[in-house]
Formats: sequence, C-alpha cells, structure tokens
Amino acid sequence: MRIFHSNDHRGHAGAKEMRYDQLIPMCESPDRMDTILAAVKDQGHRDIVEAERFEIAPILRVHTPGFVDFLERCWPLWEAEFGPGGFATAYMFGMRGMDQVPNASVHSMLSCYTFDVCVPFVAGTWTAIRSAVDVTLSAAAHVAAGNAAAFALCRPPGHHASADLAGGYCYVNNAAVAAQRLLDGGASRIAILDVDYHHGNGTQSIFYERSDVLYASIHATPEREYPFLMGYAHETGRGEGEGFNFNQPLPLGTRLDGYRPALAAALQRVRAHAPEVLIVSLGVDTFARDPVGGFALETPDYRTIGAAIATLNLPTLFVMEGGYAIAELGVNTANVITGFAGG
Ligand code: SP5
Ligand code: ZN
Repeated sequence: MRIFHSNDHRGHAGAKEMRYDQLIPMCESPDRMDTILAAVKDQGHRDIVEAERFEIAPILRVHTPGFVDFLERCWPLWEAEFGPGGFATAYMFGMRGMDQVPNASVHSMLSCYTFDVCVPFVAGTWTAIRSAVDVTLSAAAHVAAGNAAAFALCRPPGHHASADLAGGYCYVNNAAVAAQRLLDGGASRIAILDVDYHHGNGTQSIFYERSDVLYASIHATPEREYPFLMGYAHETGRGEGEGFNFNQPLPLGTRLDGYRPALAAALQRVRAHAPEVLIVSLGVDTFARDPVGGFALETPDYRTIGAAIATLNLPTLFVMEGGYAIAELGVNTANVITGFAGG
C-alpha cells in the first residue's frame, strides 16, 4: 500500500491544550508522524511518497469561504495583536439562536469558527492544514487511479471539523474533502468508516442530509466522552440523508470482544451502501494506554481490525485521525495497514 506524507506539518507545534482544569502540552504533536513512519517502514511498507500540492478549491467544496479565510488569517491577526510566540485560541463562544457574525477582531472569528479550546493556532498551523489536505488528496488520487488502497499519513486530523467550525485538534476535514473530491471525479457513492475513539461530529454534520456519503462510526459514548453532545445511535441522518448515518457508541473500557460485533455491523452497513471507495478515518486512540482515549484495545487487535476492513474488498483510502500514545502509536497504526494487506 502506498503511503503519502509531507513534512510541512512540523510548524504546527508548541501550543497547549486544556485538559479539564489543567493546561498541558498538546497531545496532537509532530512526533506522531515520526513514530508512525518508523513503524510502517519497520513492518516492510517501503512505498512512501511525498504529497503533491493542490489548489484551495477542493477545500471550498466542503468548507465555507469565510471559515477557510479565517483559518489562513487567524495567526497573523493574533500575532499583530499579541506579538510572536504563544498561540491563538477562543476566549468565548456564541449564543445559540442569535445572529452572530464575525467582525474584524480575531476574537470574534475564533468565537464564530471554533467550538472548543482544542484548536490552537501558531505560525505553522495554516501550512500544516494545507499539507494534510495535500497528503489526503494525493492518496485519494492514487485510489481513484485504480490502486487498491492508499494511506494518507497526515496531521492535523480532520473528523471533528464541520463546514465552518474547527475543534478537537481538527481544522479542515481531510476525509470529507477527499470524499467530495472523489464524487466530483465521477464516483456516485462513498462510505466513510470512522474508527477513531471519538465520534466524528464534523464529518457527521457535513454529510448528515446526504445519501451519497454514508458515515459509519464506532466511538466512546457521548454520555461519558468528548464530543459529549453528538454520536448517539438515534442520529441516523435527516431528509435525503435519513438512514445514511450510522453511529455505534460503546462504553468506556471496551475491549476487542465488545468492539468486534460493532465493527462487523459497520462493515455490513458499508457493504450494503456499495460505495466505489471506502474512506477509513483511522484513529488508534482506542488503544488501552492512550492518554486521550478510554477504550482497551491492545496492539495485536489492530491487525484484526485491518484484516476485517480488508474483507470488504473495496478500494480503500486510509486517512489518519487520532492516536496519542507515542510509544505504541506507530506499531498500532502499522498493524492496521499490515492486517489490511494480509500480513
Ligand atoms: C482527532 C481527535 O482524536 N481529537 C480528539 C480531541 C479530544 N479533545 C478532548 C479530550 C477530552 C479528554 N478526555 C480525557 C480522557 C482521559 N483518559
Ligand atoms: Zn480521537
């Protein structure tokens, strides 16, 4: 399987995040990519290539112009006010039901275009966001060209980002941009299988009223875990999209024995959709010792998951989402690839 990456993510680093009542170094860090690259090579995956560059147009097929403009201008505006160093983050959030629009102040933009305090902006953030899209679209093009699979090794991740909101380490929804690109290139049905520990509230919202993109997610229950407000099983889609959103919330502490039936049900739903391409939002923060997650999957389980996904026999695009246990992140991710490839 060809693996796509870029070095342009490295400048998105150095910010801190809120963990309940504490300010801690960001878990979503550049060394995540290094440990994954080392592990995939170690498992014999040597077809690793640099991403091509893409124009901004494919991003604008999913995200609003005002939002994308904000992503580009946020740090320069913040720096003009506070100087270099530090990071930009929202200070307040909006009031539901009132008309609120951003003005020239970067604080109004952060309030309108972010939904939590886990999407800091530093000098290298915009370049990293673009690189993640480049990596994902390069991998999507590889699959669209007739190859069986590709892996987009990208950061920052994307599945929490909606059409006009960033949150949960996510700015642009890489998987959604790829899905739309494939549709624009002639595909008629895409499935997104989201196995990240967290519900992909952004991806769900983008495709909630559409039947061309099936969203199937397995994640920690919103009653106990971020994003807390979405991810319930009763969220099945709306209008044209009714029946094309499939959430399976699971309890904290879930092990492979509890995970497997959910994965089988998700795969069955994907098969019924008969997509031309399967996009896997691949998070391995389901790992037992992940510092952000609360499931109990173990390292060998990721081969099982990869092999299970391969049984669909669909052209498959893996897009990296979460996974923060630096010591085991590489091998866990590589195990999905190796398991998928029949190893
Ligand atoms: C892409 C992705 O995985 N984003 C995750 C963002 C999660 N941010 C909030 C974390 C909530 C903290 N949960 C702590 C559990 C400690 N075991
Ligand atoms: Zn996650």
